[in-house]
Amino acid sequence: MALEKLGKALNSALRKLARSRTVDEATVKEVVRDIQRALIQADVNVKLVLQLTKTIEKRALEEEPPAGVSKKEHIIKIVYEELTKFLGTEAKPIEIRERPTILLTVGIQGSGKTTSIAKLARYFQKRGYRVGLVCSDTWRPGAYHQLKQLVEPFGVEVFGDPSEKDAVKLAREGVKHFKEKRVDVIIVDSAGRHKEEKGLIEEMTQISSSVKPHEVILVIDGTLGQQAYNQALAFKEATPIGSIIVTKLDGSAKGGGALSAVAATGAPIKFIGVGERIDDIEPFDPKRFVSRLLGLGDIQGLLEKFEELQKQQELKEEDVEKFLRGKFNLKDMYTQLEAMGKMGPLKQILQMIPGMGYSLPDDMVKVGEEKLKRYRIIMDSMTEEELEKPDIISYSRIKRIARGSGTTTREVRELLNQYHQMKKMFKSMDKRKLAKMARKFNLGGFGI
Ligand SMILES: Nc1nc2c(ncn2[C@@H]2O[C@H](COP(=O)(O)OP(=O)(O)OP(=O)(O)O)[C@@H](O)[C@H]2O)c(=O)[nH]1
Ligand SMILES: [Mg+2]
Repeated sequence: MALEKLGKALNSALRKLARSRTVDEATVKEVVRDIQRALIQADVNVKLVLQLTKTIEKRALEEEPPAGVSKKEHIIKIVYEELTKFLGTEAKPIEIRERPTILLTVGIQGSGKTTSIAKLARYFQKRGYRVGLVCSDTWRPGAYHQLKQLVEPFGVEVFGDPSEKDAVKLAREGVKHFKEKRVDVIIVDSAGRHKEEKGLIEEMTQISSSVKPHEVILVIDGTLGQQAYNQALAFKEATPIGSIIVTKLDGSAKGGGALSAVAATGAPIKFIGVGERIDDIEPFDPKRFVSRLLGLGDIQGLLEKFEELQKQQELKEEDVEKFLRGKFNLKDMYTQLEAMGKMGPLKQILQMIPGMGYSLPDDMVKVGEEKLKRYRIIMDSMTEEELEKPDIISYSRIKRIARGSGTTTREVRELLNQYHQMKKMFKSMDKRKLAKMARKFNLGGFGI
């Protein structure tokens, strides 16, 4: 896995948060310090770390968690969001729009170009594309054979000529060859004869002008850590069609530094290399990457919860009106009870009106999870008519419902009592105040 050490350190910071009994300023500061330490150890630039953690701290201290979300969950979400933003937010895949799409890879010596090209070839092949590889590396002895060896087991063709000394000519001929063969993707491997970005960019410009690639991919060695910044920046400035692969993120202690440094230049990271084998390449998606890095298997669940809550909180005027008029049936009540715990529209309304004088008695609206489950079971044994018009539920029906649901008549009666009580309470509310409330929430046609 990529950045294992950083992941572990971040995960343990969040675990500490999860375990703490209270979440106060000191807790937040400690989590922030742990995150700082983890990032700095992964060679993330200190200035970037301070910026990031300052934002996390500020948000964690100032933002109120939305209703139904605990402070801890909220902080975890903030950490997740800010780290994701730190790495570019969006996934930007390589698009195969034109046939053939020509990709040129560049990168300094030993950065992992040839390996990454073989991986990409396999990646595209698995997705149904025909791929041709061009070796225009006239520098490294055995470059052609290295590439050939890597992709031979998969039947990917490599164009090259070990005796040819002109890289630009090789690239041009290779592209022509595969255009004739009508492949979908052509990837050109260039020589890594340079140790620094200046020479690299000159070479890129030369080959680019002859093969006219749709995209130039800079392969950056992840073990460089934050030093990757200068390379990525020079590259980004030199070509508008550039994207980046960061390699060797498996096992590199500095990978976090490399990824964040590249992201800081604004150049899109499209893939990451996470091992020496042909399949050890992953499309880079900051969101997925960060949630895996944080090792929170349930972060997806947490994010869904936030979305769910947001939806619920959009006031459902009709529902609320039904309640305020005391016109609701068992089904409506169940939905509301279920939502109460999560701050459903009704409770939200009642709480948003200071001085309304209507706070629902807690035991009436706060029905425990277990009890809700029992209610659900009981209601599943009711007919549609009974749910909509609970008044018709006679004693013989109660007996039938209890039998059908495997509960007791006492429990069925309890549910019905709850319903009648709630209804009575709403009906007895001061109609003047209700009208005021209705106006406040634009509940049109309220008519009281
Ligand atoms: N662990 C690990 N090793 C990698 C990864 N990518 C490349 N390597 C290794 O890095 C070394 C250099 O890789 P190459 O693909 O030959 O690099 P190159 O940029 O083509 O090198 P030159 O052509 O000489 O400039 C090889 O030993 C690869 O196995 C990676 O993601 N993880
Ligand atoms: Mg190479």
